[in-house]
Amino acid sequence: MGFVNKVSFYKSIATPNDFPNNTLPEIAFIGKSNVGKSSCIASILGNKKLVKVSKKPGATKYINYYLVNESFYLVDFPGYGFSRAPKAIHQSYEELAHAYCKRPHNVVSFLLLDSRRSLDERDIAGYNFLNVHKKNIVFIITKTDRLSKSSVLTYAHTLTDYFFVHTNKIIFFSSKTGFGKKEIENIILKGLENRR
Ligand SMILES: Nc1nc2c(ncn2[C@@H]2O[C@H](COP(=O)(O)OP(=O)(O)OP(=O)(O)O)[C@@H](O)[C@H]2O)c(=O)[nH]1
Ligand SMILES: [Mg+2]
Repeated sequence: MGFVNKVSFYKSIATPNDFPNNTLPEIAFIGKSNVGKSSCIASILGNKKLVKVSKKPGATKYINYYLVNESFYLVDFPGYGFSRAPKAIHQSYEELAHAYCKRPHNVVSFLLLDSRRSLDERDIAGYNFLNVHKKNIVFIITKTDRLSKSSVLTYAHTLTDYFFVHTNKIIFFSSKTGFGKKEIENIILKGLENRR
């Protein structure tokens, strides 16, 4: 049996009242716009058609739930920092993110960072937000197919220096090549096991 045997789009969440009212475990993919959250989910699901990915930032407007093997959800967040509003994280996003974080069903929160872009205050705000809510944070460094190995390693050093995270909480990934996919699957499996 593969990691994903059955998958369906479950629903889009536009307001805090829309969250599913069952207790299936959830794995969230969070990060700035255009870092590759939807592509990462599509790669894990092995289904590009189901997941909305676009060339333009802001493709994901709502929080999208994908039901996997009828036993857990992959949760695709809209990118933060896309809004033209002066605040990096605008009101409705903030409201939804707060409501999401109060849900007890999240077993892993993947925080995605584009390996070609330097860390900025929105990444740090995202990390602090998840940390305050005591989420199990694992970093995914995306688009590593575009970078040399040494640049990717330098990026990882910046992360460990900045957040004091253990290297086992950092995954190098490419949705183009599938590099790092197995590691993501293993983190998900561990998260699901710990909940049982
Ligand atoms: N080279 C390369 N391009 C990637 C990779 N992952 C995503 N992309 C491209 O980056 C762009 C944005 O990808 P998305 O998956 O839509 O990003 P997102 O984080 O979901 O964006 P929002 O929904 O706007 O928040 C698309 O053009 C993807 O094809 C990767 O691993 N390598
Ligand atoms: Mg998206």
